[in-house]
Amino acid sequence: MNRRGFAVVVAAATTAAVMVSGLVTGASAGATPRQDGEIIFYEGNGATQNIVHATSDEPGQDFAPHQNDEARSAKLIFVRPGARITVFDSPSKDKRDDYAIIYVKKFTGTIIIDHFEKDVDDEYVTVVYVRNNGLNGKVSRVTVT
Ligand SMILES: [Ca+2]
Ligand SMILES: [Ca+2]
Repeated sequence: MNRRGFAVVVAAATTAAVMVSGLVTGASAGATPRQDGEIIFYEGNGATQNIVHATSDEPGQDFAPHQNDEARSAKLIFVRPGARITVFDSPSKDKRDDYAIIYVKKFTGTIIIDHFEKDVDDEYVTVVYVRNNGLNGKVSRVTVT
């Protein structure tokens, strides 16, 4: 969270510079340039129903969602290319249970991950699901690297 706070200060001080370096900052033409991306987990498929957890795309995160065993989908907003988001059924990230890796390939406004049990590979994102017995609505741990 320090990075976000710092970034906001920087944005206020150097809006012009921020707008130029859009690749790094995620700045759009809007009045409030984004400093980093957002990752939002939802209770329903296709980013519907309640928000289970919301975080930045800052690397080095390893957390239990605010609500255990609820997340079924995610929305990625201006998430940096190279970001790797892994969602685990196991609270201890045991890969014998289900997990899915979401890898952002290209910068864009919004990516919806419909659910976590479907492999995806398009221009913007790759999702690899490693099945055991089900992951949707069972996410207990998330890492962002
Ligand atoms: Ca679980
Ligand atoms: Ca499972």
